[in-house]
Amino acid sequence: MKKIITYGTYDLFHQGHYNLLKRAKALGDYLIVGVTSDYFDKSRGKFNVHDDLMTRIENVKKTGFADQIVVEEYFGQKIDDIKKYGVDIFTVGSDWKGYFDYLNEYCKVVYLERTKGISSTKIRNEHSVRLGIVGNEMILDRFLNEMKYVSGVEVAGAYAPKDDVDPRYKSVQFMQLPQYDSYDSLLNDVEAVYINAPLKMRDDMIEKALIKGKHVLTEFPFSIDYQRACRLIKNASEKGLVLMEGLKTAYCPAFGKMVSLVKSGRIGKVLSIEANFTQILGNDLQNQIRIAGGSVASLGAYPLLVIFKLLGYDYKKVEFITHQENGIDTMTRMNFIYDGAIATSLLAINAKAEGSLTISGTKGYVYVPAPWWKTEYYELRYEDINKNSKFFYKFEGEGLRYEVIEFLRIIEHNQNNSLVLPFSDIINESRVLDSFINADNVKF
Ligand code: C2G
Repeated sequence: MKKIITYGTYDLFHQGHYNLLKRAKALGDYLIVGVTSDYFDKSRGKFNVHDDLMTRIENVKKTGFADQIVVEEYFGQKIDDIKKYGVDIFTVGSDWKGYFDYLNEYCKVVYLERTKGISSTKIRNEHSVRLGIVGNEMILDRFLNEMKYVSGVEVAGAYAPKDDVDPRYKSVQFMQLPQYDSYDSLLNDVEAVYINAPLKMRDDMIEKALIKGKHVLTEFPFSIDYQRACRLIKNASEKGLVLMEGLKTAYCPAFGKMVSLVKSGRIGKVLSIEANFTQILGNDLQNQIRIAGGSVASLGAYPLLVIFKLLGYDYKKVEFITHQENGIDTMTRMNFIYDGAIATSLLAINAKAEGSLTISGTKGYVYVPAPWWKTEYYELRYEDINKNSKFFYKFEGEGLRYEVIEFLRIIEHNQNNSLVLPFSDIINESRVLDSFINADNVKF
């Protein structure tokens, strides 16, 4: 009996997949199909796979060509599978020509002709969300670069307010997009906007977009006006529109897994969180102050994310000890006191300190090395070092692709509130920022 094996994601199952499986089966007597796991796809750079694993397996099954289906979970599994199942021929589409020649050492490798004119990416792009870019600030080039890894979205054009600009940071990519001369005209032409304009304009911009029935992805911080933030979220909820804060850490895979690990009790009850984020911005300092403000408004959202996820919103007190330069907080220590727990964070835009995250519990602690906000690697540490474990999940590029994928996912599922960074987290973030901006905080 001649055994054949082939692999794929089989997302949005189409004629190209069908033809490939049919030809693969015709090469022998028994066809094994490897369907990629969600995690394996992410680790090989395929982020916005639409169908879940069970759906993709079902679709392969329905063709009737597969005699056996296995799940592909790691690099190198192909060699293991070929040996394990006694495979005679490995086959895949001609788009991979040459790539799998190394398997010739284990079995025959056959590249089958790929079906032209159809692909999962093409299908995803047929239902693209038209996105408008609002603002032309430092983050934009990174955002547009990351968008190249996401399908199902089309950048329709851009608009930037002209009354508040820093000529040093004008993005070439921005200028290459179709330009709109007013925010209204852009809004009329898109389904969703990504707002990166300075913080002081964002509340108005979000409100306008929601009034016009557009989904919104906004840079962080969401708002430093607590009452306004509550109203905006209420507006979005009532209209069923997506309103999401683009705080990249929240959407990256390792951060979510680390939070779930702690919540599952592996370090016992959480008693303390230490989460620093400091930068020396140098020549970018004044521009950052113009875009977002001082240390708390610029960076506070990061530690607040982890503090709220693990200790909740019911803190007894929050205090700030802040160092000011020319009326701007350039360094701030933020302390939270909860019933039975504490959290502290050093934030700076003109000073540098260790940027790690430590979550301490009654059984052990989690250590995330700097830069913890690009979570990729973390350790679970105990008194008995034999129990320690290390975890690694790749953080791709600048990490902004994760938030765009989540934004598109919740638009598609008519689920205006992302459970990854829910409205309650955003509202409470805004409450803390508002209290810092408006309170007569401790200075030194
Ligand atoms: N395919 C095809 N014609 C198309 C599209 C895809 O013949 N128009 C083939 C691919 O070459 C592949 C199979 O269908 O052999 C599955 O394609 P994908 O789901 O895109 O999977 P892929 O990313 O190519 O993964 O370990 C996974 C393998 O490396 C293949």
